[in-house]
Amino acid sequence: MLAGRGWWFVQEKVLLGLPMLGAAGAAAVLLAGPRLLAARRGRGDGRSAGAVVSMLTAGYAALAGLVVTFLVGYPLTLSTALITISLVCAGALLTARAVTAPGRNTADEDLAQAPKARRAISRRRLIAWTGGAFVVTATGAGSGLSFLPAAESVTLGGGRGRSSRAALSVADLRGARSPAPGGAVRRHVLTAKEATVRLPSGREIDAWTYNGEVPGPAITATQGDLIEVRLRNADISDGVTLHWHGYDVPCGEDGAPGVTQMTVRPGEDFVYRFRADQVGTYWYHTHHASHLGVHKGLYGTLVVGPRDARRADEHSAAEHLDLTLPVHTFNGTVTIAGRDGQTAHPTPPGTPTRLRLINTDSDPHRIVLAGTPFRVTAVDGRDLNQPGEVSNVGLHLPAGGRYDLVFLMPDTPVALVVDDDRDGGLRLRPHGDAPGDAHIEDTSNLPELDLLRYGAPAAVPFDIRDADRHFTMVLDRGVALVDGQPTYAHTVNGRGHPSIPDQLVVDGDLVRFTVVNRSLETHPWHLHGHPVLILSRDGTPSTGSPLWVDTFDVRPGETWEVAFRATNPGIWMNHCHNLPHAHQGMMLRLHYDGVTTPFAGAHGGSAGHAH
Ligand SMILES: [Cu+2]
Repeated sequence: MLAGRGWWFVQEKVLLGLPMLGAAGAAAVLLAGPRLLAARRGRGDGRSAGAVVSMLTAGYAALAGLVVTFLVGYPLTLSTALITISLVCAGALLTARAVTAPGRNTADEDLAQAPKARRAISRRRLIAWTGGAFVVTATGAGSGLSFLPAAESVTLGGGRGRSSRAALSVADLRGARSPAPGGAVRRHVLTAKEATVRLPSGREIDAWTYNGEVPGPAITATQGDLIEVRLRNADISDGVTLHWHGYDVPCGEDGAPGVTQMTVRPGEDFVYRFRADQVGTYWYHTHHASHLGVHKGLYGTLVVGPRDARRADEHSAAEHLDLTLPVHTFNGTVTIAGRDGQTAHPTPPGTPTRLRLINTDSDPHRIVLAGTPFRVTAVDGRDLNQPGEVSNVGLHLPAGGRYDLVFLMPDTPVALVVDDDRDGGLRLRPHGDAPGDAHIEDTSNLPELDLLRYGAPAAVPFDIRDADRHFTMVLDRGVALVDGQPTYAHTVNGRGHPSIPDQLVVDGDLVRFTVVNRSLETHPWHLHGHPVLILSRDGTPSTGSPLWVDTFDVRPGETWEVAFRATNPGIWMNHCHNLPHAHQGMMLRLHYDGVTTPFAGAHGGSAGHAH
């Protein structure tokens, strides 16, 4: 069944696990079987050493196959095979030694004088010495191989290799310093500091904040404005940066420590500048030790409105309700826009309403909007083509992802329910503070809206058959080096960060990714600096609106195909946005040919601490 879904799912089982089980079975039947039968018929010689060794060896081999499946996984390497086989041999030799040790078997001693028995003993010694030598050699060779660095520090995805083109430093890939004509400068100072934040319920949380707030200050702009943010670090000892999630800023503004800048240490600062060219719903967060920092509160929202008058009318907040709703979990408590419990919002009937949902957690959230039909007009900030009206559906919002939900406020209450918790979430009330919202049915059985079949198809700017490079990323768990330490890691193609080869691209390349999830956890895949177009999931093409996203959830057993045009030179993080997974190895880099970084190394915060 698994093989039917692809070689990725079964490789080590077919090549090593099954032969090991086969060896176990064969040994038991051929060697131990006759002896057992003889013993049952009363014709056994009373010496069962051979049977015992065979049976136990069969057991070791079977166990080894299973252990490899769970601890190592894909891809099977010569190193893994050598170590596994030699461990099984060592087990067999030690067992043989234990059951035939002098004194344990008086028959051996009695027969020791006979020439036949002496020959048998010397043959046994020969086997022991040969086997021992094999075990030592194979274990040494296997271990040595596993500690070799990757043969290639880059993968080419079928494209050409590194050229000798003049080096371009990410330090020089900075944003515009002035707005577009007619645009304004949006200046902010964000000071990262520890603070105790009081939630509406009265609960206090020890947070890491921008400006003492959770979420940090909302950054808004109109298309063409210049966003200028000075990040200061007051007292976050781990260090901080700002990453503009989903916003395709020039690489030097991307906030990846050790790659695009140094980590901002306490007392230091860094100024980010970029044009607000993309309209839509985005967010920002620290990218240094982000598995801790984002979780503790170092995040905020970024919303850019359109300049064009017609679109401005659709999006404008005036006379409309436009709510930006980051969903974040603190110590098991779900907050929406920094508020826990249930929040009510008076909304006159007929109000055009836009809810901008942002998942700032590391796990997906299930979103239900009850009480009105609505449209999902944008995913990850990018508008969908002809999104139809839906109701009574659940929305699966990946970690890092955003959905814009749009509807006309009816004259009955509307409820936004997160993770099917009907006691929390947001209530929009048509008649002010009218108590007693309409009863909300259980939402947990509502079917999930499949965005790959939502909206209408439209032209896309490339034909995937022209792809210049094709990279496959097989996501799994296994023992691998992460920052030089052997770890039970979250791996990409069997390796952990920073041992995963960079993916090399050339400016202008059309790039295709195949992402395969062999693990038991969901991996929200996130490429910096480029939105990707979803091509297919499990071989079924996307048939709805073109879906451009910056994070897509690859659930266990799924295979996703996505593509993008490489038109934003730099060195870009390419990682799982379940941030603890990224920290445990699931992170690599997309590297444009000819681009270098001066920030690699200890002062930038080792790449391993980048997340
Ligand atoms: Cu993950």
